[in-house]
Amino acid sequence: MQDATVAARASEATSSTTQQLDVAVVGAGFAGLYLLYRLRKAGFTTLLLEEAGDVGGTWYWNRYPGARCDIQTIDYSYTFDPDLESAWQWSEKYATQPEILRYLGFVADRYELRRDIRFQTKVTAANWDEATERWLLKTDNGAAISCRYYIMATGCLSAPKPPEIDGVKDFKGEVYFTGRWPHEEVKLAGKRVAVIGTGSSGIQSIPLISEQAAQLTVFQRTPNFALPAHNGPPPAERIAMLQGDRAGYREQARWSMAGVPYPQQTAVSWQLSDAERRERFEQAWATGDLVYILTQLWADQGVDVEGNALLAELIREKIHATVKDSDTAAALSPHDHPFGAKRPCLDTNYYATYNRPNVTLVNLRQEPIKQITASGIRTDKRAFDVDVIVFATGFDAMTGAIMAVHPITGRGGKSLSDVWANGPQTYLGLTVAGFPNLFMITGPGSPSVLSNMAVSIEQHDDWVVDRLVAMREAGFTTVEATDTAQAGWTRHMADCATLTLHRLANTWYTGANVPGKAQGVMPYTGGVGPYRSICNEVANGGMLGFRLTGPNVSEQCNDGEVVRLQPDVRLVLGMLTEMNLPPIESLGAQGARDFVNEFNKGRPAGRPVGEVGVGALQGADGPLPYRLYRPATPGPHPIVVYFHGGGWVLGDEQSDDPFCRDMCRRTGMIFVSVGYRHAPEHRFPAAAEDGCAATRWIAEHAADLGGKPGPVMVAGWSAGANIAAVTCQLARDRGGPEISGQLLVCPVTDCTFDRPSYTDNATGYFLTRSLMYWFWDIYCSPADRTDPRASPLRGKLDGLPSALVATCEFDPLRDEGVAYAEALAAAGVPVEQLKARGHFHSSLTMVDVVITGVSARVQMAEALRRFAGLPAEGVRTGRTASPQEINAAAG
Ligand code: N01
Repeated sequence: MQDATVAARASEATSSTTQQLDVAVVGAGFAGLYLLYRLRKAGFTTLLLEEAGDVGGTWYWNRYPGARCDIQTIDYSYTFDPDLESAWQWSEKYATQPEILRYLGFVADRYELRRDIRFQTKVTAANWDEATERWLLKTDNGAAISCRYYIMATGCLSAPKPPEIDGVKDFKGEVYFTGRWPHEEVKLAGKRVAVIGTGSSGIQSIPLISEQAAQLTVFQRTPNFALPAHNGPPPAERIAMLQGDRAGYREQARWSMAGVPYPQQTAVSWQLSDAERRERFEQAWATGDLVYILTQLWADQGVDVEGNALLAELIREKIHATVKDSDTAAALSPHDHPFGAKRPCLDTNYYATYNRPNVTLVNLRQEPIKQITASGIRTDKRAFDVDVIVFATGFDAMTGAIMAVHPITGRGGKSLSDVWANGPQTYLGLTVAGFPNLFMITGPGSPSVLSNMAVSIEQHDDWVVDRLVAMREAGFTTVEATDTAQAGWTRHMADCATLTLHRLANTWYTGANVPGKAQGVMPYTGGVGPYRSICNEVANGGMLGFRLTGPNVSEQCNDGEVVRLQPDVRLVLGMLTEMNLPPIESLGAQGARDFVNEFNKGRPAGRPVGEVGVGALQGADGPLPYRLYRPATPGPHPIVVYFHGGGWVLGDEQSDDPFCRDMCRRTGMIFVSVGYRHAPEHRFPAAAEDGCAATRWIAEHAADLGGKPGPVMVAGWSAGANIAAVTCQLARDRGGPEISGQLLVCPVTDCTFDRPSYTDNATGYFLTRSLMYWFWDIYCSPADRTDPRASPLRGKLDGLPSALVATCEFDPLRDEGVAYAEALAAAGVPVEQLKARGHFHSSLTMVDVVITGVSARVQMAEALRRFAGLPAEGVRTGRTASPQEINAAAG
């Protein structure tokens, strides 16, 4: 059935005055305007509905003094039309609200967008009509609308939050909300003004209000981090970069993490000295660029509490250096959230404003507001008489504008408010299962507010319009996310949220600013570039996770989850694919060793431990090198004998250095990494016998090594875990040494390749099936492989030490690890299984690269402490050293 026919039927079914459209869009801000432009160009009849009297969206409403963008204007612009880019010149690095509004008006004029916008129109209801498969919209102005597709371009911060303070109605003076500032001039000169709220809106407006008001009292609940904008003309060097290669510059932004073309920082905080960190910080402070300071100082600043704390402290120093009164400076200094976890602000003279004699800061943490009275504001300590109250108290962010504006009813009469009662659930932040043909631009679950909105908006709009065009060409008329896809996205969102520090602050990102709102990190924290590639994957994968229907075509549903890997694993594997490396097994043993050595040079340096020493121990057939990691805490410490990975062919006692450091720090134990002999020079059973001999030697020399005499533990990864498992069996059978526990990370336990994980994960996850064939061939003749010293799963398992067996979902070795754990349990050995979802063979040892592996390492450390008879509380769960330790190590 043609769309027009369906439309005609719908028209009959509804009022004759109902306006028939292909697409209705709500919101004439950045997102809605570009959508209209694209939809119209693609031949869809489109109407844009806008509550305001003109275009602008958030920039129409937020007219408070000082309102400006805080992404540099050259980046905060449309990029879809190079002619538009040259036709408009920004006057400042950060444009004022009037200039941005003029820009959006200029865009509307240039593409004649206003003729398809119905202004001063609020949608009052939106219902999915199953019979016609169209959305029926009621509005408070003009005809009702029947449309095939309904797109909410309503913005993330457009529903102001109620003040939640008693007595607002009693106040006899003037009341203003930053998010609904009047169009006419607000005269504050000579008045006593109160500002409640110190988010971006408060921080931008306070300095300007203080210049007009006779007296300004700022009521602050939570201090926020603010950085100087150093506004002025757009910086010449960035303009030159843009003009030098406009397409390249824009493309880099599109694939970056935050939507601004800055590279990924690789140096970690503990690699930099105090002086180096300070130098980087001072440069960032002088640059006046939010994205720069949020991303360019050191790689761990946004993902690690302690790396972040170093930066937060430097900012607090700046606050104290600027604000003369030390109590006020202390009150303005944030301590309750990591820098960046709450949206930091760019300011002009914010902190210096508190040096003015007419400005007072009231710390609501010490004296909460009790109520607003006829004459002003009363805290539980004092009363403040004022003439004007400015509420800079923020928004019901991300979901507010979508949910609260009007009821949205989807399939089966379900309302979006009910479906989202426990928090928003979306697929890609763009669609919701049960709500066919409904799209949200920058919805919860998209990078939106954690990115340069201009870049994210263009990506969302393009993706949606491109999909509608493709559907039209294929004859589909409905599109709806599946429950599986949505549940997968929710899980992926949660995985991403463990990567950053946003979950550690009570903010509008998490819904914590609105009493009673469901809590959880709402924006997508995985980055703009990764998000774009995921959206592309969905489209290229036959609209993965969507059900498509049409009157004359068969239903299409390529169901599934678009991301099953942990987000950082996905990035690592993506980078490895891009490197287009030759198969390791094609390099020969020496070539493979050289490659691994070279590869390891590129990884982040391991974190500081108390001491790293080297030495030689007695192996099965001569001396072997070892590397010892000692905790910074006073000894003697329990000892863990560690065997590195590398298929019995590659690696050495240094090759798992970051993992050994990390586990040493987390457990508070000595790790001795053994340089056992490798094949092909020394084939089976050299490595196994070295494992046993080394463990004996270490146990016998425990006191000399500074360790606790008595039982030791063994641990290993991959082939190293094979050696650790074998060592336990040999030690049991040969009368020692005594071993109190075994940590087996992705162990090789059996010589067969027929378990499903060998097929499921044969390629694509770095350790391939053919690489494992190669390792086995080099290490062990087929006749020897069933020897329990090669395949410990075939050995006798009773009487072995307690074990933790960690396996990764996307690892060929997964099932033999699980089989070993199950066999140990069946033999009566106390065993804990750790099944790492979304991880690959190297995940758990790639410390500081695969950050989502941290909870697994915490669990492993807890197990080792249990094996050693120590309390679990000693496990370090943080991802870094304390700043003091870092400073000590760096200095
Ligand atoms: O809102 P906010 P905003 N009693 O939620 C306080 C964007 N934006 O409008 O933190 C007392 O950040 C609240 O305290 P607390 C930007 O993304 C961009 O300032 O909840 N205080 C907080 O201090 C920004 O993040 C620009 O303890 C109360 C403040 O009010 C987002 O919009 C400019 C309170 C609210 O801060 C929102 O910023 C402006 C109460 N009952 C905005 N309720 C640019 O520069 C709330 N507060 C581009």
